[in-house]
Amino acid sequence: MAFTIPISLMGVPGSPYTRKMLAVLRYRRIPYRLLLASHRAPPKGMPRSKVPLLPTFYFPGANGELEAVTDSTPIIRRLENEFQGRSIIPSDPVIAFLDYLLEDYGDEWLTKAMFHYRWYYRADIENAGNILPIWAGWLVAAVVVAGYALTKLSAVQSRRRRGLPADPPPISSRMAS
Ligand SMILES: N[C@@H](CCC(=O)N[C@@H](CS)C(=O)NCC(=O)O)C(=O)O
Repeated sequence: MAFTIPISLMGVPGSPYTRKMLAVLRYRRIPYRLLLASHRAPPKGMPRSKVPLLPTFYFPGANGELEAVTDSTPIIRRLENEFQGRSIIPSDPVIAFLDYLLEDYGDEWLTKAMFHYRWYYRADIENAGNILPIWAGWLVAAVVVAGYALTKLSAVQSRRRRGLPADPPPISSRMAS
């Protein structure tokens, strides 16, 4: 089945695999349309993939209807077959093997570094905690905000019961310099 341009994919800016595939599409100059949504709340009217992950690509299926596809490595290979020029897979089989090895290493292990820098340092924790729920979709954001409000309320009540001021001192004054 012929590909329609632009290709649609669902993803969010904070998803490293979405970034990986946007980089591929941009380098290869393949027109695309990014649907900002979460795999837990995919865009209305779009099919669901067997394994819900980001990014999800919408490719033409055998029966002519759109099909939701995940997993960046085989998607890259599929795009290689469908679109000519600016290939990202080396033609030399030895270099292609090294390319595959590096890609697999990046896919499996660089996420460990990504999680470290997302969740280790306080400033990053606050940053990620504020923006990731919003990228994940409004429903998730609403649940997180409601959870945060309830936690805050119960913390305030607990401090009041102990005769402490409602707000704790700012984080900066509690961090070791
Ligand atoms: N092997 C997949 C991994 C994709 C992946 O893990 N995506 C993350 C977001 S960056 C995800 O959807 N995680 C949600 C989950 O695992 O439920 C690929 O290369 O596309």
